[in-house]
Amino acid sequence: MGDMTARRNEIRNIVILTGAGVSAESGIDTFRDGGGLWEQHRVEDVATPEAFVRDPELVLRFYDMRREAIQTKQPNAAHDALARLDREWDAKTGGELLIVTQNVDDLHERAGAQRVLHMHGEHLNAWCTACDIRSRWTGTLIDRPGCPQCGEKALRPDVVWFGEMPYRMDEIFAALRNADLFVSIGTSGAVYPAAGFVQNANDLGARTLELNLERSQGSHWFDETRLGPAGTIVPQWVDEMLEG
Ligand code: BV8
Repeated sequence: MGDMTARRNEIRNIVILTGAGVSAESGIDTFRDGGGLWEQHRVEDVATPEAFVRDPELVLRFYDMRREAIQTKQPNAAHDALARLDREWDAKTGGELLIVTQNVDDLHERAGAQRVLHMHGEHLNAWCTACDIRSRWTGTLIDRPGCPQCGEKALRPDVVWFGEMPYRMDEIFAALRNADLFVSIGTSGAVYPAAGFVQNANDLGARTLELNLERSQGSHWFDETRLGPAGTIVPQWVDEMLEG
């Protein structure tokens, strides 16, 4: 359980995993906190392919409501700090940086981050199950609009549901193999394969740091855990990394 600062100079390539906690202070509901999304809806009713077959209207309304909500929210200090790290890290160290997010909001991008990988998809995309094209989508899907490309009324949220394969896993594992530091921010460590990345990072020799409001299910796998709101502890960590 070494002190991260002691090894900062050896850190060049960073992989950052973010979860709902990084968007909490922007007013976007998390999943498992009190009053969170899964208290209002059962996962199996709204976030599985079976749910979409069983009750497409319920699923489409669930995602329409969240797609509309995120467009009224703003990035917070944690998103801003990560965007600054994304901008300045390779100029400072010549190293790589990748933000792998489980979140389907666009707050990392709106804060200015560019190297963002949405492993669970994006609210602001619609996926046509007829022609497979993904289109940027800010409106609703409940009224079953036609696909912009093929016209079929076959659009679904471009979100990875339970039982579906997360996106771009090859790129994520390539980045983990190359990482000197893996940082997990604002996630409960409840959902795989994302919750297992810290173990991959450990096995591959990276240092591991958790920044979270409370200890997550995977805290014991991390070299270091810092507790506090992301809007406070993420800017502090980014300052350490850039000013150190
Ligand atoms: C897969 C998109 C393999 C949807 C999400 C049986 C059948 C099938 C699969 C499984 C199965 N059993 C287990 C599995 C695997 C399953 C899984 O892990 N299930 C769990 C429940 C046990 N995983 C999957 O199905 C994945 N796919 O395994 O595919 C495969 C192999 C071959 C072929 C096909 C498939 C797909 C999982 C993706 C599901 N989609 N999201 C949507 O958004 O609606 S998951 C959803 O929950 C999120 O995206 C996120 O990934 C996940 C965890 O949520 P968090 O982001 O961590 O949020 P949470 O609320 O839980 O925690 C918030 C944290 O923030 C807390 O710790 C809190 O303390 C902290 N916090 C709060 N405020 C702050 C804060 N921290 C800092 N500052 C604050 N202010």
